[in-house]
Amino acid sequence: MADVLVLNGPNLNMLGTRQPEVYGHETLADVEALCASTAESLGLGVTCKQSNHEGELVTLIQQARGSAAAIVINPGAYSHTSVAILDALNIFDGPVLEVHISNIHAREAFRHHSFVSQRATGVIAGCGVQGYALALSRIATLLRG
Ligand code: CA2
Repeated sequence: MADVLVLNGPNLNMLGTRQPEVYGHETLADVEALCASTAESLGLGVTCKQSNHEGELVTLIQQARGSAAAIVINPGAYSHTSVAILDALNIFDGPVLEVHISNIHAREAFRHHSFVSQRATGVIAGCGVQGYALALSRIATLLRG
């Protein structure tokens, strides 16, 4: 069974505690449960990780080369700043789906550009936490060939 790494970046451990008008009411635990149930229904395995640290995210992406067939990543604010995360994703061979809970294009100008999008196979923004399920569905399609 193909395994998918679902990686959440900085501050996403705070989901459900503040700014529900932007990020909804679901917690990170809810997101991870959604990913687990969606992956199971698609015949995929899933491993969920979250880190507030850029270097740790880079290490997790590097380690995924040996264990994951695809990556779903919400890089949080590092989307807009991190060449290091882009470089790590560039040495990963499988599909990369970038997810943003909010519609970054309808927000401040500094959120409109994502370094990760240059590498992403697809980008989902503004679909709330359902974006993670949509990303897994797309990965199942891509892995089926
Ligand atoms: O819309 C997204 O998913 C973002 O990746 C979320 C990031 C933001 O910097 C990106 O521009 C767009 C921020 C995540 C912070 O999440 C919080 C959730 C609840 C309370 C505080 C922060």
